[in-house]
Amino acid sequence: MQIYGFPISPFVRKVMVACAEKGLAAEVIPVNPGQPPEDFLAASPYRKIPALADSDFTLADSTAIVTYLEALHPAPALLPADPRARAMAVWFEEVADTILTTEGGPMLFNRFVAPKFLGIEGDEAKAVEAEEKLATRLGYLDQQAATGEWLGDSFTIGDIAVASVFRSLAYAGWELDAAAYPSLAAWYGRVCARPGWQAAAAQEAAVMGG
Ligand SMILES: N[C@@H](CCC(=O)N[C@@H](CS)C(=O)NCC(=O)O)C(=O)O
Repeated sequence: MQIYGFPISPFVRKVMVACAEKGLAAEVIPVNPGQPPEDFLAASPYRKIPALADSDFTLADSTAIVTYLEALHPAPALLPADPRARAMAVWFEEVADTILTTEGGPMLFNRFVAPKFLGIEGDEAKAVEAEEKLATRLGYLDQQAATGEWLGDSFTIGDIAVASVFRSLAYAGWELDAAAYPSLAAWYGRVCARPGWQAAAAQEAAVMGG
């Protein structure tokens, strides 16, 4: 299997970690969506990363890709069978994809992507605004993390997605405030200690040049 994209994207990392958790070998092909190669465009018609190629089958969108991986390799389950547990897994994935990424994104863009990849100065005021907005979203997650080992009843795609946003924001110098959100910080430590996360982190380091 091939995953197209740069792992600084939380969506790309989500797929990398899902593969690693399921023990699936996946090669990461770094793709800049601004300069898309033809085979990437065939897999991702809207030029978004990630995209997946599994032999002659291609697919874009991290949620669609994880749905495919889960159907192909149901164990270990990242989308639990229990209706409520599955719905909560999707809920936390959505919190990551639509709330945390949207609000934290300008921090990553203005402090990392713009200066490092685009060679332009980032807008620090926008980064600060994003950091402040993001902080208002963490209290709920801290409360959820205080209820057990994972955000839901078991480790799911929701844990991967939320942790993946935090890891992406680290490229912008952001760190979770462990004093303000102790349960969430402990949970993040548990996610990062998992063998699947570690394997994907090693792959990410190799792609990102250390
Ligand atoms: N819903 C999509 C979102 C993918 C997405 O927005 N990727 C961003 C990078 S984080 C991207 O490709 N941006 C490039 C662009 O919009 O041109 C998913 O889950 O994969």
